[in-house]
Amino acid sequence: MPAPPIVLLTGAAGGIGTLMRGLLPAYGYELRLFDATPIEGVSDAVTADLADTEALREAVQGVDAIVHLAGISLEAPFEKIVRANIEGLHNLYEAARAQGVRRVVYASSNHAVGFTPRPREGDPLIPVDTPRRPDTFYGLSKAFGEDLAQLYWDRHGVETVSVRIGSCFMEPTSVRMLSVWLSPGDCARLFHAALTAEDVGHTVVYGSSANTRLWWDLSTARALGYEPQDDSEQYADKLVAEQGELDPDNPDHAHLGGRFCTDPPQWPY
Ligand code: NAI
Ligand code: 15L
Repeated sequence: MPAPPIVLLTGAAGGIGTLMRGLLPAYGYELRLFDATPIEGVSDAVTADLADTEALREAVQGVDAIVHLAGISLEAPFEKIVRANIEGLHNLYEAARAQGVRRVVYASSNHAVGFTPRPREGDPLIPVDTPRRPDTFYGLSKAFGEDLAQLYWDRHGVETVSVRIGSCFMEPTSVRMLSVWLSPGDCARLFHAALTAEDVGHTVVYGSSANTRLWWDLSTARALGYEPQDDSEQYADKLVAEQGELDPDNPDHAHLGGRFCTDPPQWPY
């Protein structure tokens, strides 16, 4: 029997990392865990910062692919974003290139295109090639990440699937999230598709479930073999009763990025 593919999971201590630690092994992967924050109860994880190029070089040695989730996941001062999400990402790709890792699944974000007006009833879904309109320094770093991934494919043959994740949490907690929710189960399905599809070069996809109120086009994700199984609509009655429908006059509801366009949540550290 062939050995299971080894996948380096960065950001393994975080929200999505914790969910994926639970779900990805069922697809046959052996996970190697990496995060600046120690993971409670896990002794063999690599606890290191993305600034530590030596730790990264060791961490990528012998892996078949990388799922890269580590980084600042909210808005922060530019200098902090540069260090974690720009320099840190470059360090990761350099390690991957030097060690011959062929495939990265990169956690991009809807905030790379966050200032795109949200579609109203009857409007077409937002395509992946819509112009980038970052809503924060955070979103800008994700736009940079997609371009870095393209460069490492064109110049070095490192393949990437950049996943513009909507909102990946156990349940949607806002009416906006009814449109952008990615269930944990669908996130694992999408990452598995991104890890196994052939000849992806650099492919950009949106990461959402098959939501009734979806705002963007999942066709590039489906082309990788992703078949979402969940729909946020089961939470709609409760959320709409609590919060009302999206208000066309509320600036928080005007763009894909929601509140990141008006009053972005801040990275607490
Ligand atoms: P999170 O904030 O819960 O986890 C991020 C992890 O990265 C943390 O455990 C943190 O310790 C680690 N980290 C941060 N800076 C680091 C550094 N310099 N070196 C090493 N580790 C570092 O974020 P979450 O929600 O799990 O998101 C994971 C990834 O997916 C992030 O890149 C985020 O930008 C992206 N994303 C998440 C979305 C979501 O709905 N949760 C939506 C869109 C994108
Ligand atoms: C993101 O990129 C954030 O990392 C996550 O915490 C959520 O805020 C998500 O976007 C969202 O748009 O809901």
